[in-house]
Amino acid sequence: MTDQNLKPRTIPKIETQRPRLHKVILVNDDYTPREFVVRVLRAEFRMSEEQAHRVMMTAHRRGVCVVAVYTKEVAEAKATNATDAARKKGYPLLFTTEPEE
Ligand code: TYC
Repeated sequence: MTDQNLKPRTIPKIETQRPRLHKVILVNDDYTPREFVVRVLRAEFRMSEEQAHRVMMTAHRRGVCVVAVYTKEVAEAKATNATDAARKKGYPLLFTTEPEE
């Protein structure tokens, strides 16, 4: 028997890092009709009428509302699609994204 130590010196890290999620945020404005905000939320974020109405009213009253969280790419794509749908109708409605803490 030699005194060679066959044990690994470092314990391998077995957890895998989950990708950081990003929030999609709905921003209030004074011009976009409420019904249009609800329609966009339903179409792009697959919300029920009730959910979409609640999210729209939260943004309306508080200025912003977190709509959902996704991976960075999905959050950015959905925010861009939803914002573009509003631009096509001439509304200033805005969806932004930010990383979760
Ligand atoms: N404030 C808008 C209105 O009174 C409705 C609205 C709600 C617009 C939420 C944007 O993110 C928004 N017509």
